[in-house]
Amino acid sequence: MANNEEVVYGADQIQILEGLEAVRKRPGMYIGTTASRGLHHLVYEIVDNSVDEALAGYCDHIEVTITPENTIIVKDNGRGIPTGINHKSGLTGVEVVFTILHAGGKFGGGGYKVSGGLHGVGASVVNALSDWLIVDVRQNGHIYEQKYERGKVLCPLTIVGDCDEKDTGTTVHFKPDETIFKETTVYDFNVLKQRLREMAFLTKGLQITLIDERNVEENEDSKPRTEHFKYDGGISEFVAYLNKSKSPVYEQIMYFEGDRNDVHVEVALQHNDAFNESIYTFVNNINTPEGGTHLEGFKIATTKIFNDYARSNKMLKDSDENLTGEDIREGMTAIISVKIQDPQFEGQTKEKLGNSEARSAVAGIVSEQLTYFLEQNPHVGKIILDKAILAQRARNAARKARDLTRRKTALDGLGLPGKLADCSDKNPKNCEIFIVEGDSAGGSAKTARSRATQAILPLRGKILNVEKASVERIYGNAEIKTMITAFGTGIHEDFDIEKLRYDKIIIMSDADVDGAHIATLMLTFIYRFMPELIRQGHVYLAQPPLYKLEKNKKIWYAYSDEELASIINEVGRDQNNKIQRYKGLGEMDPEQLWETTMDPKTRTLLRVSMDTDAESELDVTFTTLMGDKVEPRREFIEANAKFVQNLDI
Ligand code: TTJ
Repeated sequence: MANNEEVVYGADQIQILEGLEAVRKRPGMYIGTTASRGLHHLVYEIVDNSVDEALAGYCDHIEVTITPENTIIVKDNGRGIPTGINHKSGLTGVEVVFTILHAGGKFGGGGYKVSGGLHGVGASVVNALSDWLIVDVRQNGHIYEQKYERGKVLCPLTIVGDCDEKDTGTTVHFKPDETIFKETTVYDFNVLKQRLREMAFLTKGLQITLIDERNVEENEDSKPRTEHFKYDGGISEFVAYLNKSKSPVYEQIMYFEGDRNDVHVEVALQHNDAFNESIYTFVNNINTPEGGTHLEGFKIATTKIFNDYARSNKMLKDSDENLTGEDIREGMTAIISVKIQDPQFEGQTKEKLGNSEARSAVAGIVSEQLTYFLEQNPHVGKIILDKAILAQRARNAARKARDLTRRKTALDGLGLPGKLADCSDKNPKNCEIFIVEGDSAGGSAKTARSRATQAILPLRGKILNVEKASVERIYGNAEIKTMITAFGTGIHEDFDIEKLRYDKIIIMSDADVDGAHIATLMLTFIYRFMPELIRQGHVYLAQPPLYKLEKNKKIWYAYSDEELASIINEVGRDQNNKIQRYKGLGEMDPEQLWETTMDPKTRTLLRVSMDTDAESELDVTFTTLMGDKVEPRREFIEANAKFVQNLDI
């Protein structure tokens, strides 16, 4: 029995302590960041172990609980981490898992591993970064327990009770160390919810439950907020979910699955009547925002098979040019999920799959099964090809407008739009551009700005909702062309971050519902055309004040109702308090606008970020908010009233 065995602390143990100490010294090297994202990664890191057990076929339920103290409990019904002694190390399996730093972290040298934490760093890193961690394993009718503090073993694995022999599984309870996670140790229910839902989609049949035990008294039913995710249809249901606020152009969701060259491939897809493609790719359940070989294989296969099908069914004549991949993928929603033994990650952020066997595996399976699907479902084939041929025509028509836009960007400076009041500094790193709604606010901003580094681009009227418009209309739209030209980067496949003319793109709109709507339209445009700008943190929302309070010639600005209340508290509730409620930016004179909203020394900016741990969710958010369907939008706004007001994506 594990708890009777004596553990002699020797060189190995010292190495273990040094290993975990290294994690505590440089946590960023292991989990990327100690900000909110890293805090949430701890949960995924633990849950990944249970998902592995589910993939092995021994676990079908994982429960994640956020306790009132912001600690996390992850419980599964798998076989339980081995409690016996591992002969190589002389330690119990449990102790190995929680104290030995597994090679294979981002900087561990060995690349990523499939099992033992799909992110590759494993449970020992979570242990090292936790104030305390307790693991309970239900196995052989016993409950085994071990406790740790900041990665250090407190006691040997000990039997603390008994349970039904059939009751097996692992429970891990941990408290993130606030001396490491200095920014925040508060978990965001929605962040966990999105990623856990994604994990459930990617592992068909697995039930994941998320429970929030905090602030229970504030809930309508006074019960912990609870979400259940279980998708027997797996990624097919994922596609249905992504398309729920869109309008699919045929009913079936294609699903292809198979193994080739030791790569397990799953693909699901369906077209909707929109113009953009929404394709999300995963390797071992981790999303790969930069794509890679699996995505390449998918593109090669779909482009070839649809063209072959179009020609053999005479939808393309011999003299017609081939459809491009983009034509075929217009309005396509797809999930590509591969599982692979030794994934190699490349690219700027190490989020791009490099294994060439994944390319041929995906291409092979999709070619074979898509050909068969089209033979069986010719009416679906016809709908997709009709749409793709329309896209081809639109593309040819749009090319002229686009070439114009492209040529303008190439002129660099000379072709800049007339409405733009550019800055004089030529180093983009120092520069920022304010996108301002309305001519009067634009005028104030032009007067107020610091000419050297701040550019002002006033936009007239509401900007086009790109979520609803055709490619031709989008490229024909003056405001959109103006922005593309001013930013300098180009869009879509032409996008080049090196050509970005401003380090900060600042959306400045009124602090009211209309202003929020305009900001959302702007963000939709940037998200669909140049998402990299958001991903790399170049997009900001200005925060104009809501109130001005004047007393004895002194002035205070309040950015929220709460702040106004606290200022009134401070200065006293006097007769001569003059409180002005700003209805729009236009009401401020240039000095006020500068002081409150534009001056880098005093202003507050909200940086727009996206959660790349659950990136597909943002797609749903935008189509739900900006798409045609009223009902899903109403539901979303009701469920996220605060989010919509704050626009804090
Ligand atoms: C490994 O192979 C033998 C039987 O048990 C397998 C195993 O380790 N299963 C397992 C591990 N199930 N669940 C876990 C696990 C769960 C949590 C919450 C945390 C960790 C680190 C592992």
